[in-house]
Amino acid sequence: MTELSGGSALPQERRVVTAIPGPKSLELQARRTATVAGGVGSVLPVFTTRAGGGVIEDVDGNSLIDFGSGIAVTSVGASAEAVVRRASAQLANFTHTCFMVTPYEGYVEVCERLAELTPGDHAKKSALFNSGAEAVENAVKIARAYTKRQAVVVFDHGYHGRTNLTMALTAKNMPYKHGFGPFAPEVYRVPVAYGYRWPTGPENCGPEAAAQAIDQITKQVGAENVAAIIIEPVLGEGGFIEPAKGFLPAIVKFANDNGIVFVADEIQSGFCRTGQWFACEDEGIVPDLITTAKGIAGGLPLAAVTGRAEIMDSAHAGGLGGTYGGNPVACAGALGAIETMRELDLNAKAKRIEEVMKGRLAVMQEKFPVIGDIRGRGAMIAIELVKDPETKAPAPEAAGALAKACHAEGLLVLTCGTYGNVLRFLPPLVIGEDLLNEGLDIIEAALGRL
Ligand code: PLZ
Repeated sequence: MTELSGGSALPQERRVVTAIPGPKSLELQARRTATVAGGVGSVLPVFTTRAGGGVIEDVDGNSLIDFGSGIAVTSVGASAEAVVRRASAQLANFTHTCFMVTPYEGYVEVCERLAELTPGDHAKKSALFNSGAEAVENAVKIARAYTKRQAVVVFDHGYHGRTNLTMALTAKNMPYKHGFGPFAPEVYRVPVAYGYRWPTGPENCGPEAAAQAIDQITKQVGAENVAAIIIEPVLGEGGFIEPAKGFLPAIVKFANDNGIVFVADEIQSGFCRTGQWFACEDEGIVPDLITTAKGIAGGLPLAAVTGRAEIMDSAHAGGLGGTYGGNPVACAGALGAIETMRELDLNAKAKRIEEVMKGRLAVMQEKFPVIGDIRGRGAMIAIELVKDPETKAPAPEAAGALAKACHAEGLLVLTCGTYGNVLRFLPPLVIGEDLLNEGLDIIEAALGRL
């Protein structure tokens, strides 16, 4: 069935006409292997020709249902009308001047939108960058300049990027850090409230994990040495872990009481993904700084640090920047993406996606004990797969096999998690409900064959 979605002109249908990957993709893959560095992987090597709404078309004429959004980026679709229109107009006017050389309005407008949309009604300022990792690095620079302290606290299962400092902040060795050290100093990792795996159960997890984390910070680092505490309000790469209730507010209170800058890394969870503009709104948290990227610009590379004006202004003039940060085409894309999120009420769409997905996944869990846990919010939903629901032994092989089975049927899904046993679903928020259900049918059938 055909339906138009998110301003995309692409037929919104699944179409599998060859093996996946097909012959043309295999040919391109051979060329790629000869010339692209082996360290750069691809989840599914089908080469893309067009993408939009809830689908990705490949060189062999297949049309895949997209449950990945390019890792939580194309929330408005990969060719959203307002993004294409605004970015194209900007391209024709000028591609670049460098904001540090001669500025332009689009950059300022994006910062105005960020001030409106991020939590809290205090005075806010922003600085724009190219990638999520770059935003996180700059949040650390700003927090250190403001506090005149050095230590940075992060959490088990956290992910913040692949640059040297952000590798140090990221928890998981393989594939992100292995062999790439030495890592940046003054980074300390403490427990997070992972309800499903908390020894005394999810009910006790929030306060207990917070007490442990705070105890480790005070005893091992010293609160007065800590510049920043950085956390993803829903942990992404680590396995779509929602910190158990009470954990985040306790950590925020500790940060506030001790003059520590609290940084919410909303690079994956932000911009309507969880059914709110930002996931930290769920427990009424107002971060001192917030890092954003991915969903902000409808697929164009843009990232930001937004926060309390007095903190953001603590870096000396000229201390922050970069050649391309806040590129005018990316800013135009962001303004188009934000316009689309507001016009289509994508927070409501994300909540509807959660309702459909969780409803169907709960039915699957009854039938298939391999589904240990269903979690996430909005259009950031995951299932954690286990060998046995009692022992909760992780089942990464099952996650890999399921992903492969879905790919073969024309459904793009991603895995994640410290143990590699989480199947995650991140559809574009503009996906049609028929495609969403068709994708869930494929998952259900694949679970049945597992
Ligand atoms: N912070 C919370 O999710 C990027 C990484 C994919 P960049 N996540 C996807 C991969 O394997 O590289 C991410 C994130 C959070 C920071 C980042 C880093 O954002 O734009 O990839 O640098």
